[in-house]
Order: sequence, then C-alpha cells, then structure tokens
Amino acid sequence: MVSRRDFFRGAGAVTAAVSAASVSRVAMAALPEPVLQASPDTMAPLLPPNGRPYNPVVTLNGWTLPWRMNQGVKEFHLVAEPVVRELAPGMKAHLWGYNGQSPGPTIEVVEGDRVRIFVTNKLPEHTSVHWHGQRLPNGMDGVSGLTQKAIQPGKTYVYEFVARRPGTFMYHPHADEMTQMAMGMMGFWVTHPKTRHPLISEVDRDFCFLLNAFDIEPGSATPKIMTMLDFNLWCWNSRVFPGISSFNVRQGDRVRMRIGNLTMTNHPIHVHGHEFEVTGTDGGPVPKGARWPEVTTDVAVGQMRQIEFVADEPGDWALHCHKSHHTMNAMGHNLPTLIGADHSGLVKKLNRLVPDYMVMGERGMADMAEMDMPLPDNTLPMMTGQGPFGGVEMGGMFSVLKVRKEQQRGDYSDPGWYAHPRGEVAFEWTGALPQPARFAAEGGRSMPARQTAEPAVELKARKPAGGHAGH
Ligand SMILES: [Cu+2]
Repeated sequence: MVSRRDFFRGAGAVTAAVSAASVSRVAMAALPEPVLQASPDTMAPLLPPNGRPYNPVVTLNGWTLPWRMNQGVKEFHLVAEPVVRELAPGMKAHLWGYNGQSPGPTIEVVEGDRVRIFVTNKLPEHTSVHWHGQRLPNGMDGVSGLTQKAIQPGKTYVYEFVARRPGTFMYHPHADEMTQMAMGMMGFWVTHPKTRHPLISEVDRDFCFLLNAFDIEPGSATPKIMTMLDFNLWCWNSRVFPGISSFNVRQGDRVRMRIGNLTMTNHPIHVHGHEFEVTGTDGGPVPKGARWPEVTTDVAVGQMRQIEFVADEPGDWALHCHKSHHTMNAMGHNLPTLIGADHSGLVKKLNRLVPDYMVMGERGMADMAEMDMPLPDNTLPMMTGQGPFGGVEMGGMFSVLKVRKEQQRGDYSDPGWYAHPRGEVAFEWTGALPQPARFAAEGGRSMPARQTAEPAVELKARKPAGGHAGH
C-alpha cells in the first residue's frame, strides 16, 4: 500500500515534471476510485468531510458523489455505464447512467472550488459531459465535436474548472443526445455559496431532483430511443409514484426544492397547502423584488427552478406535476372516452367470443385502479398507490410533502401517514338532502322578454297520412 507521504512525494515529483500542462498529469496517473450506488432509496445528505463547509442537499431517490481532495482540487470520478434502475417496486428499466444509477450522483461543490472530474466511458458508444449552466473555459463545456473529441468507449477524459457561480445546475451528455438522454443519462450539480449570499437563503431542508421521461412498452425494460414526445413514464429522478420518496420535513422548516427538466415537455409543478417563491433558476438567484407567490410553477424544457417556502401546515400534502397524464404510469392510451356509454348487453355478446373481455371506463377510469387486472411482467399499474383512505389513483410525477411537528432536525425518514386532528377530515353527510332549488334567474334573458298571454304551445308530430300506421 502506498502511504500518504509516498503518494504526495511521488505526486510532487511528477507535478514538477509536467507543470506546464494545463490539466495535471498527476491526476490522470492516479484516478480517484469510482464510487458506485445500487439502491434507488433517498440517501442521507453527504456532510462534507473536508473542504469548505456547507449545508448539503438531499437528492430525491439518489445520492451525492463522494470526492477526494488532491492538492486543493476536488476530484470526482464519473463512470458512464449501463445500469438497471427500479422505477418503482415491480418494474426495472435497463437504462444508461453514471456510477450504477440513473440519474447519476449529485455533485456538490462550493463557489470558488477548483473541480476535476474524471469521466470514464463504459457505454457501447462515445459520449461527453456538458456542465449545464456553468461558467467555464469553452473547451470544458463538453460538446462533442465542437469543444472536444467525443470520449470513445473505454476511454477516460478529464474536465477541470473553477465553480465560479453558486447555484443549481445539471450535467448530461452532449453526444448522441437524443439516445443518451432518452436512456437516462443526467445528473444534478449544486454549487453552494462560499459565504452568506444576500439572495441565497439558508434553509433547513434542501431537496433536488430532475424531471425525466421514458418510453417503455408494457412488458419490456429498455426505453424506445426514437420517441420524441410520446413518452409513457413520467419520472422524478428515474422513479415514478409510488416509487418516489416523500419529502419529510419538520413543521416550520424553510424548505428549498431544486428541480431541473430534462424531458421534452414542460411540467407545471404544484405544491398543496403552501405558497412558494421561485428564488432561483439555472441562471442564478432571482432578485427579491422579482419574486412572487405561487402554488404552481412551470418548468420548461432545459430549465431549472428553485422553489422555497416555509412548511408551516402539518399534514400529508400532494406535490405533483399538474398535467394529469403525467401522474399516470404506462398504458395504451388510444382509447375512446366511454364515460356515459351504455355497455349493457355488449359484454355478454363479446364474452361469447372473448371470455375474459371487460369493459372499462364507463364510469370514469378509477375502476382501473381497483381492478386486479393481470399485468405483463415488469409493468406498473397505470393508477395506483394506497393512502390511509384508499387508492390514491396516481402514478408518474406525484409525491407527498409530509410536514410534522415531531420530525427532528436532520431526520429525513418517513414519519408514516398524518394523524388528522378530530373534525379536520372531509366526511360523509348522512342527514336529509333538500330538494334542489332552481336559481331564480335560470333561463332568464338579458333583455326583458315580451309578455304574451298565450299558453305554451305543445308541438305534436304527425305522421304523413297514408303510411303504415301500425299503432
Ligand atoms: Cu408533467
């Protein structure tokens, strides 16, 4: 084993020999060991073991990549590779990602840090990494063909720059992008401010996640990479409800959520029970005078939004994309609307030909959530999830913000379902119902009708004479 002293002596010697190189050859000679992660659970925040201190983020169903300090440089090692990701219990997808997961691990640094990232390509095709939103030398921007050669399979490239701007960023390939993003290659990046920042508040909980989407046919595991818009699995960090962790916070906490959109459509992200402000984007913090209260904010393609609020209302609050087809899992959706259609008699006829045939949708689609239909292997129900009061009938981009008085500072564990105070849950009315009263102006006109004394005329249809009047 090489001792720490030997390592530094050796490193010093080589550094002296190649000090003219812009990227230190020392680093290349001694790569940091790549750290892998297999679990899709939300990992505890990574408290910085060295370097400048900061309040770490929590990556939803993800983790933060450990680093090593090498002569004042923060060194990370990303490995681009095929991964198996559980989207929710019952379904695993064959994706591409980094260090065992899709999305890759979150990279957290401090403003002013010199950062060196080794990227090893274990994919069957070339790749590159673009550091979305960063101020950096042009040649470190990661656009294959334009600012660098693509990283061929089996090769390792080095990116090195100073994290100049504090804020919310992401990384993704800029090589065969449509394939590589459709396969799940992406990750989060947070640069913490080095001192108190007038526009970046200190928060008690700091969550981050990426919006991503896949098109995986029920019963299969590999995304269809040629899909441009019609994706069928709407994910937060490559997870769908009920596989997405809840956001567990203490009542009164100041909460920040950082959200980046790497899908091909916009997502209006909606929080129940609280108002928030957008305090920053991938372009930087929003000036205080330009913030306004919202309960939904749209995150467009390629955008990032930081929202902040004080979680002062206890309960289990839904938090979801407001596009209703994004809170569903995969299904065939070329179906006619059947609400109100009368199927009586039809099923009996069809059952003579197809014994298992069921009619769905004549009372709405909620029946689907209750039905124990046999699903193809490796497929999730379209609408699912059990809450304390029954089926939640959701999928996709849906989670729960759990605000609890008893939650301890720094405790991110799931507190279970909310215990509602007496009399604070919507309940069934069991008394008598009054007859509906017609609104006085119903059928009224804006212009006074001319009064006529004639009685209402009743029209009578008469059949043409000479027909076969059989009755
Ligand atoms: Cu959406």
